[in-house]
Amino acid sequence: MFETFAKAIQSLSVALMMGLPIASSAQQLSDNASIVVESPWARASLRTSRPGGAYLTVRNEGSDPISLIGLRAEISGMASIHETRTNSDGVSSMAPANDIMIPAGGMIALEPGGYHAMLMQLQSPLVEGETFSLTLLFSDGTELEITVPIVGIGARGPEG
Ligand SMILES: [Cu+2]
Repeated sequence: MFETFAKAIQSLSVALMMGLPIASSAQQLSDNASIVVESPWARASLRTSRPGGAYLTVRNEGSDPISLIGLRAEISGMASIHETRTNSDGVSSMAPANDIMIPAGGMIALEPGGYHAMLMQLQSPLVEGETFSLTLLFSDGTELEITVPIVGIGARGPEG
């Protein structure tokens, strides 16, 4: 009886030392397959002195809520999630957004006039017809790299 208990403790500490997940729910949480990114697009930019904006939809097909907590892009020295708000006078302003929670089975849209990926300190202009890679960071440690097509400067959606 005691021996079995001691063995169980021993294998538990081995698992801890090796950094192996002990609870199966921890494995499910870091499963990328439950996060689906759709319709990414960005507007072409005239100059690198102006920030670029990118838009997309994220669906959470998992059974746990997950939060989009940040962004990373080689093309940008400073990529972050912004939110555009329009006040009662019709004046729009934008500010960095906090973590965006996506409920299980839910989705969020980054679209003009709302949440968007703000790409500051552009290393090169966003040229129509080209693409760049953008990494989405999630609360469970998942990092999802996607390819963003660049459409025309006056585009309102992925189709231009
Ligand atoms: Cu912005």
